[in-house]
Amino acid sequence: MSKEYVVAVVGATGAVGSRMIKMLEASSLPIKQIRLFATIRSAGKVLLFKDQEIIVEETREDSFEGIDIALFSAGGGVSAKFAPYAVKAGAVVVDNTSNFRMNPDVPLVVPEVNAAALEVHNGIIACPNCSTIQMMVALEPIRQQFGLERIIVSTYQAVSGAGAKAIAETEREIREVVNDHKDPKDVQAEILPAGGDKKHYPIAFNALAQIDVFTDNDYTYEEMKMTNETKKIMEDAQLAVSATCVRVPVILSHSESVYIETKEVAPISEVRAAIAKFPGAVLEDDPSQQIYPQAVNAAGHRETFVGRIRKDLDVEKGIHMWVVSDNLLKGAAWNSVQIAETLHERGLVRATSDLKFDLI
Ligand code: NAP
Ligand code: 3JM
Repeated sequence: MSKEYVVAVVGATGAVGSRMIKMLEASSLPIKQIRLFATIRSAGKVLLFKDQEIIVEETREDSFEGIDIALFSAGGGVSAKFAPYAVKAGAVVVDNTSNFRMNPDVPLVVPEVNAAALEVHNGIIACPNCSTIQMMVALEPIRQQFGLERIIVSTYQAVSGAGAKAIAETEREIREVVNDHKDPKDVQAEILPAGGDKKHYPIAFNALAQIDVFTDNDYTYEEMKMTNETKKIMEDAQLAVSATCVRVPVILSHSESVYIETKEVAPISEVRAAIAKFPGAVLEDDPSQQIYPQAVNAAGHRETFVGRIRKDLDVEKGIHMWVVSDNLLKGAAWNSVQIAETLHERGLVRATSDLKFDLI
């Protein structure tokens, strides 16, 4: 009989962690036992896994004995602190935070695009940023057939990407404007655009051109994640990638306006056909019938939806498209569980003897 795994979710009470539990319930992964971790504040809370009551535990350095696969989604600092202990205890970690993504010892994986990168791992595999993942699913079929020179992307990102508290903040602000007739400028914001930044702005009836904090080059970290992660996943340091990341008052699903320049001329009919047959991608593109991807339709689905594919009016190798996916599923929980499934299918769930990560 094939091995059955003890699987842990760190950050189990969060927006992503709750979806990880759902994705694991539906997964083909043979699961012997599930362990759920969060902070001491949540310890003792009961969550359901397939109707079974599981008690949430506090995350500690010595929590990981006997665990085969640990899915981390509790923030970069939590992964930095605990993921190396999980690896030391013999687990394979799938990390959903940005902490290890650019580490050369860590594969950064979207299974439909670069599952082969899993073959050489050192105990930690990183799940890319939500905005990067869906763009990779849409662009890999085009890259394979026509090559890619440049990507310019503008995102329209859902508030659930900033966690459970950001969803609550958005809903409260909308209620205050609609029910109490407050001017959107006057509602009190405490989290968005970035929990860790000095100023906070209302998101209700607004659009904020800031996701995560700013870096020294005036791009935000979210924008630089898209640039750097895309080059790593597509193994092309020369690929030009610039992003503008915008938060909009949508609860679920990120939408992206993506402009690309291909290496070879790419006829639109062939681009559509390549996307339609790529695993994980769904073509929704019929202007004559007003068919194109929408955030509300993508929510709750694992796929990435692609439409509005059209030639640039001036640049011969330029193409525009609209890419939409559930940011908490393919953008986080599903991509992580899919990585775990792929590790299992390829016989790569194994303890690592040479610990490459600092115990801090
Ligand atoms: P969230 O709703 O705020 O949930 C945070 C979770 O982390 C909760 O379960 C929380 O436990 C737990 N946690 C916080 N501090 C902890 C600590 N010191 N030790 C152990 N657990 C701790 O946030 P979320 O939206 O689920 O996102 C969680 C993380 O996932 C993010 O910080 C980010 O790094 C990553 N993420 C990645 C993507 C992606 O693009 N791949 C997308 C979204 C999020 P309590 O309930 O006990 O506080
Ligand atoms: C998405 O470390 C933190 O506080 C989490 C910040 C965060 C991240 C991140 O950098 O890991 C919030 C939402 C992400 C992400 O996926 O990059």
